[in-house]
Amino acid sequence: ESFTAPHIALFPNAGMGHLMPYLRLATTLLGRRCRVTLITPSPTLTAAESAVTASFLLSYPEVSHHELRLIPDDDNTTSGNPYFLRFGRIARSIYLIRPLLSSVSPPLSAVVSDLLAASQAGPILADLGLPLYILWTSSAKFTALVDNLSSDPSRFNSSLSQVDFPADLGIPPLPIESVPPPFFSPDHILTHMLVTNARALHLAKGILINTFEGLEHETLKALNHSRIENGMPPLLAIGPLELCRMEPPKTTTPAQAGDFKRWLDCQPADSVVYVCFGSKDPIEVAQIQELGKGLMMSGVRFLWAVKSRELSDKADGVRELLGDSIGEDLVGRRRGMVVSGWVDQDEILGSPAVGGFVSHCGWNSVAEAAAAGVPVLAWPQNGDQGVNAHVVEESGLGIFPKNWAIGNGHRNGPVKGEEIGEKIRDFMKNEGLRARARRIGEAAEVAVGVGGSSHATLTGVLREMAR
Ligand code: BUP
Repeated sequence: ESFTAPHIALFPNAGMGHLMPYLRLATTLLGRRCRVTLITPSPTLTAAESAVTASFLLSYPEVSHHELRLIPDDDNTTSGNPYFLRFGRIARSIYLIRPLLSSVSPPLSAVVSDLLAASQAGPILADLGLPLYILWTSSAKFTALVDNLSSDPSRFNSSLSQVDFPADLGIPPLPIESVPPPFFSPDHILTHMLVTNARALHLAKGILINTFEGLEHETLKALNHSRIENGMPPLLAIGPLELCRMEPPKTTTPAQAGDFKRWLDCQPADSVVYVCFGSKDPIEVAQIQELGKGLMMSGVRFLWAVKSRELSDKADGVRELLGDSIGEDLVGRRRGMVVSGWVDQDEILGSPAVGGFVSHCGWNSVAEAAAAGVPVLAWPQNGDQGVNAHVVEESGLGIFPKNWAIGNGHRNGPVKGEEIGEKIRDFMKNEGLRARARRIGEAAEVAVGVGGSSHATLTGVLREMAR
């Protein structure tokens, strides 16, 4: 590459779903010989974030690290969704980034930050003469919805049947069930934060997304065409971002981690369904129990990452939660394993034994499945996941049983074990789907290889930053 590699500061927001893509971006940038400075908000919201950051920094000592000490919460803002509260606290603390950025040496070429920091960070960076890029932590399709919301925050209400996009965009309408419920209230803290910051996006040079042509071609084409016409920064598909090579954080006991890896290594190719609903929101106990029944009834081998917050604190939490039937089958490790704590999802998806992924469709999980060419059974829970599940279905990466989604509280009671078992059995037998997912995995590899679309887009960004 015929330009000096830039020095880039990365400033992620709170939560694993925000941190992981920044660490992957850091890895990708190091691979392109950039200098990387990571600025993390402190304290972190979850223990997993500090554990993962520490592991990452140990594995990548060439990354400089600074903490942005957050200002204390004021007394009125201590109840409510902890993520939304933390996003607000980070936004109020961003002014502290100014001295930090000016003191970094060698001087920075650009800063990559979260959408929810755009309105606060934009003016500071402009003042410092530093270009701002946003790393968007969801799908391109979700940007279409956020663009739509920010043009008129009172546009959505739950009595509509679908969201229509401007005709010239050519983006198919989204069923109203996939709109996150907070979007129905312009005053909701999340809606307010998204709209304020989406309206400040003109302050950014570009919006980096962990997606690629083979996954969201139509949406990227449509959005970029209209954005460029409207003087908005382009969406820059640079994914799938590289996997980080790091020691697993010390939250899974080594014995347990070794155990399930050994088990996985012994299973036939494509025979195991991996089940994980992400790091953020717990699944209701009644639904977990039905899922347990469903996995037993499916007759399929499974690896289920149950999060500790879904278990009681007792050592035998899994058994207690799922009842004896699943317990007995698991004790012998005949057909399934349940792990709690943090698992190395990349490693699991990369295992030849894993032939399907039941996922909540957090965007990182979808991008990771696409990169690994593993088919997804989409079971979105909330937030952007419903929209991401449509991407899964439209791209051919997986299937999306719409009646399972609880998005807008449309479900009464849990999906029953029988239905889950049958669906999982069919899903794992679907060879056509497996072949399509594999092709998406191949397209991902092409996109990030030299001459591929994501590689070329990132080269353009780095050249721009180096100026
Ligand atoms: Br849980 C879990 N191991 O045990 P998403 C997650 N991950 O490596 P989010 C692990 O964390 P929202 C675990 O690979 C992905 O990179 C996973 O991000 C990794 O979902 C990340 O998938 C999780 O975007 O919720 O953050 O739980 O949908 O709100 O982003």
